[in-house]
Amino acid sequence: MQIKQTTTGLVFFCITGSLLLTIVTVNGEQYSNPRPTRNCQQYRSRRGEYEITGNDDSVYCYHQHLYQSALGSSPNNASIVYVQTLLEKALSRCDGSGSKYGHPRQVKKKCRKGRCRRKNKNKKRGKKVARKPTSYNKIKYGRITPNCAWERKEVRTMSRSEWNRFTRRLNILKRPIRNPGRGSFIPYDVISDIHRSDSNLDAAHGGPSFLGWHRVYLLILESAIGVPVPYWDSRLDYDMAEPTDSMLWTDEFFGPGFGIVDSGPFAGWITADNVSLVRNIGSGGSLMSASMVEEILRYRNHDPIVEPTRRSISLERIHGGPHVWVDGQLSSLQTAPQEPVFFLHHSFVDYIWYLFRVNMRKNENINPSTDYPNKGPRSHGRNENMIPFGDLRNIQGYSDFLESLTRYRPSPTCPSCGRSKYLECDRGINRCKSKPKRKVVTPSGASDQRRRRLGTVLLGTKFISPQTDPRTSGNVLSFGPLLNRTLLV
Ligand SMILES: *[C@@H]1O[C@H](CO)[C@@H](O)[C@H](O)[C@H]1NC(C)=O
Ligand SMILES: *[C@@H]1O[C@H](CO)[C@@H](O)[C@H](O)[C@H]1NC(C)=O
Ligand SMILES: *[C@@H]1O[C@H](CO)[C@@H](O)[C@H](O)[C@H]1NC(C)=O
Ligand SMILES: [Cu+2]
Repeated sequence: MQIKQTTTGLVFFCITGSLLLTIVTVNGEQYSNPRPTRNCQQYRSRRGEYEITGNDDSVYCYHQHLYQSALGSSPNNASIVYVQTLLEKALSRCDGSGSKYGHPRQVKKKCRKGRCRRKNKNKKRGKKVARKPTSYNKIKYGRITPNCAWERKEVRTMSRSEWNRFTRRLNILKRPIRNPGRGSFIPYDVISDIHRSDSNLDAAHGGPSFLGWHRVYLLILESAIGVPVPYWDSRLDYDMAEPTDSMLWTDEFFGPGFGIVDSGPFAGWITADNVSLVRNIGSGGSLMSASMVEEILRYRNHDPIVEPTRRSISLERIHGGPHVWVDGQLSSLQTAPQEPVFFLHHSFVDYIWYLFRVNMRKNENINPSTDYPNKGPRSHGRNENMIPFGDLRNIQGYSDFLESLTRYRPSPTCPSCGRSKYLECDRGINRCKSKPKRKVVTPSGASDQRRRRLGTVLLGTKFISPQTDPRTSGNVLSFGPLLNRTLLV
């Protein structure tokens, strides 16, 4: 753990003088992270705002502060205000500050010339800066800042340090943050709960807003961890002789694919429903195949690739395949984002949409930001609010502005396959595919045993896969209904 030197008297004054943050001790046995620094002040910018810096500890401080501010301004709906603040931060990540991913701004002590002293005086008097309700409509859509977009890439082409940073930060989001006198919260669980209530799920699925809603959702997670979400191109596994042998389901990546996730970077995760994260890969459904993606990319405009549709296969339907294929939490709507692989899968879905839009502009001369199909449930209407994201409208999910916040490094191609040691070029099909796990001596049937130990898991509404890969086992986990609980968002 890195602790910044705080030797100057002035800095010392700033820390001890702050009433904003009470020192919090967190019981973090469950997670292997070191305890966070107690000195959160070092992550405040010149303007007194908390920032995520190159130091992982800043992530913890950032969330603690955001949530406490939300509680201060809206005690009754702090979670939704907190989520909307995360979104607001994501939408302004290209606002000319020079702080862009990959070049984190150096954070220096900002307590110069009595600035902190003044700030703290205000706190003492109990002054609160009232948070104005966000108006996303004020954002100038169409304005694009070149080169500031965060780059997402295929998970197997990340460096080890990038992958480790990504997973470390997800683990920080799983750490409970105590709010003295007002309970505690787990940032990751608040975020996974966004994808849970009937009203939110209705607004996100079964219509044209599926694409924009999930694009926004990814931005919220990125805003929470301060680094891009890689994508899982499941075509690279589909092309293997046996996709369950992929390197991804080892401790180097996602951890075990069968049973409780008890090793790897997400080892021991307990979901917002207070149960272990579980998987049962290759039981049903299908990963995405190259031909499925090609089929989507052959269409000219959005209408045939979004629900509801009968004459074509939508991107939303195809995306159900990997949800079902992984099984466990990922296979049900209400629990899917409790599984971090959710975000990597959706990053890939978003990448396909991005490619689709590139084609629209280039080949068809169609403006993707206005080509919003007029169909589907009422909650998917182009001018309806994107529930629960404040006054953001569904049509804004299709905007070029939103797209400009992200760029995609193309999926690896033959012969180099992104120079990833986890991929190889299959000369027969001239496509890259995942290498199988290194052979380890495991008693035969070990994965069966791990799966059987699970018994019944609690799940909500199952995703539907339009196809079933004939290589799947059919041994889907048996499941019972989720218990009702009060949702955070
Ligand atoms: C939070 O609750 C207050 C009333 O308790 C309401 O006026 C406000 O609109 C809510 N904010 C959000 C973002 O839902
Ligand atoms: C979570 O589950 C554990 C064991 O299954 C139980 O001991 C604990 O009380 C539960 N916590 C909550 C908040 O329900
Ligand atoms: C959960 O809540 C829903 C809607 O309020 C209700 O229909 C259902 O019966 C409840 N389930 C349980 C197990 O309490
Ligand atoms: Cu979803």
